[in-house]
Amino acid sequence: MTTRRIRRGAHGALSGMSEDQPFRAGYVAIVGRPNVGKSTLLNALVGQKLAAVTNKPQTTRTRISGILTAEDAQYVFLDTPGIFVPKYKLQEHMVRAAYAAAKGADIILFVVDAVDAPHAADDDLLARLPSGPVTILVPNKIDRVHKPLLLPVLEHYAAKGAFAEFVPTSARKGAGVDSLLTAMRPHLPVNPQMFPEDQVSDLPTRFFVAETVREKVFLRTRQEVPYASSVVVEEFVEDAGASRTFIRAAIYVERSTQKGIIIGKQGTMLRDIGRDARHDIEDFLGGPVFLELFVGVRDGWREHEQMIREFGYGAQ
Ligand SMILES: Nc1nc2c(ncn2[C@@H]2O[C@H](COP(=O)(O)OP(=O)(O)OP(=O)(O)O)[C@@H](O)[C@H]2O)c(=O)[nH]1
Ligand SMILES: [Mg+2]
Repeated sequence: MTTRRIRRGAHGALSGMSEDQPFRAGYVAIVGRPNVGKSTLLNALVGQKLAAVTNKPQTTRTRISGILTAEDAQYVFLDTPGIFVPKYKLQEHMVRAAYAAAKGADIILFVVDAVDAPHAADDDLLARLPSGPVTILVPNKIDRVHKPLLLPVLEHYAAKGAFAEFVPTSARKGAGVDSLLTAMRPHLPVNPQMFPEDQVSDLPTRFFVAETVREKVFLRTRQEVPYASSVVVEEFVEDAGASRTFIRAAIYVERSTQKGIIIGKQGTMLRDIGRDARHDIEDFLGGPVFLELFVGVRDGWREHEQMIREFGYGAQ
């Protein structure tokens, strides 16, 4: 796949510390159970909508990089699928991708939902994380928690002796995000810059386009349908003459009944998904887009190794 640089969003570069500080650069894996707000946190840290966010668990299926370059540091964030006990092949790949990102990182942001923390499942997961990287506890969604209730959560995790820092956040409201960047910086290795400063991800534009469409499918459908859906961008043509981008994407599901749901009565569902997605893709690309969607069936693809790979969820 070709790599294309993605425009930097509104989030400005962070101001530098003092001039004698060496430049630091490294990988930061964002890890935790499904639905705790990892992708929301990635978007907040990078200052741009990169990763799909929905209220449904298991939204993220692959490792998603987001790069933030400040004057004195470059953070390469890796959003990961939520870690849980997998039941089918696609889920096995998702969980494997999360552990692989954690293993290769300099820093792990261990994100927990502050509303139900401390949770036994988080403790189990923490015990399985690699011990090499510096680990930072991030209780997220603090906008939903009465402050004094956070103290016992922090005490619970402090007693584990596994964390270098504790930074509560509300990724949705942006609270604690700057403190988190400040807390991470000294734990990044001294390194030269790894990516050009205007590069926001090492993933191609097509990936983000497909994820945007998939996010809209997740938001508008229920039960098995979102989980049985995958999106492939079949055509992506920048027409300089017409100054718009032509995109043709396929939504694949596992059964013809699911195809019927995605298309909807007289095509209304597909039209709504297309309209929502086009709006976000135009924001992302910074120009008008013609988006054509169609729906295909790939029988039981979530259990088929080859199809999982074709959809981009294979080896990472
Ligand atoms: N109230 C509140 N909601 C949040 C916050 N951060 C995320 N959410 C919501 O939590 C839900 C899940 O957010 P995601 O960012 O998709 O969570 P995730 O951990 O990436 O989920 P998976 O990809 O499924 O593992 C969404 O409805 C978010 O809007 C927060 O700080 N406060
Ligand atoms: Mg996610």
